[in-house]
Amino acid sequence: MLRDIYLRPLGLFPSALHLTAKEVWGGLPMAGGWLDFTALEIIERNGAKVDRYIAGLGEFFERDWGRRTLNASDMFEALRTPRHRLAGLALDRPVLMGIVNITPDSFSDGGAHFDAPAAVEHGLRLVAEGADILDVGGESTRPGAAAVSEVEEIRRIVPVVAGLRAKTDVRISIDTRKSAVMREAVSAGADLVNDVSALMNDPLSLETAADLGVPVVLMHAQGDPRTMQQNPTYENVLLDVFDFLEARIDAAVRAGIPREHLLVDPGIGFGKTLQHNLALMSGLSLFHGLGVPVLVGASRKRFIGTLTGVETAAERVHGSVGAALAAVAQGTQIVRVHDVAATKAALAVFQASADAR
Ligand code: HH2
Repeated sequence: MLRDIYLRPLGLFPSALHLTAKEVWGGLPMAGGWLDFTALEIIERNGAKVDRYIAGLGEFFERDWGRRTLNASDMFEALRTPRHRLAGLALDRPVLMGIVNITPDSFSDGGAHFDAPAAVEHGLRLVAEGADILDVGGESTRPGAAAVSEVEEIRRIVPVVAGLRAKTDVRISIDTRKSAVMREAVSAGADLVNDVSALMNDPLSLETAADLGVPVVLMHAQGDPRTMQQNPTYENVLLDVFDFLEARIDAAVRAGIPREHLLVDPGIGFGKTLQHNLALMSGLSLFHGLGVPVLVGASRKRFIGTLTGVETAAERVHGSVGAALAAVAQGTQIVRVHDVAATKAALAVFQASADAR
């Protein structure tokens, strides 16, 4: 049954308030992270019709909201519950995922590190710059990209995952839509799976991921990379993406993947117009109601080029850093970025400024 009530945490403040205030009224830590929420947007959906109410937490508790509070009590609990560690990484601070593409045609860095030694060297440079996770991918999923065979994808990624595993303890994730690639990557040393099709592209992916026993990123996409930008349509992009991710969490749990192993990602740029991307970016805190960590990959994407007038993807660093900060300001636990050093520096200042007392 589809959800008719959603809760989006609002009024987000650095949790350091707890440490300075004698008593805190009306704020609760969000997902055990660095922000407290002090208000809620109560979103009521009836088909295409959406009503919104905003209530401070006091108002939310004191007033009789009837079925609204009842129907959303699972989301409220999900907002409050601290997140599990991810492959040993604590998620009470923003985590940086650096991108290692071994593809000739990625939109932002295609061909730059296409051979294995160059890709390993690039990954190690990102670690030196402060990446907590390296996301290794052998197939471009940019709009219009051609599919890559399983054999070719394995040939590209295995030496890079193995090469990185031999040289660093950093977490390695494998960005793939194919179960055979997941398997080979994990046996070469990968710690998590990042699937832009939310384990739907390959019929064996759900059981493979369950069998491998590693954490999995479930990302929303509308359509296939080849055609996804042609005419993306949603009734309400934020709520439709939420419903999709909720259904994929259920499917993954039914297939035997523990909830503690799941992460969600709204899939910026995957079957989305500029307005869709911005609606997702501005509504990101909603996804904490799914009860699992949230990952956002906005780095160097087209919507940043559109907003900043920067045509060349590799030059979209300033706009990309802005997007990463916007995501972290809504409690996003993991940001997937090309420009690790720049994002790390911006986050250091952003967090220190929020935490100081
Ligand atoms: N974006 C891309 C690839 N994988 N994975 C997640 N979880 N989230 C994302 O937003 C995401 C992703 C596309 O970016 P990139 O890897 O830079 O380009 P390409 O697909 O052309 O290799």
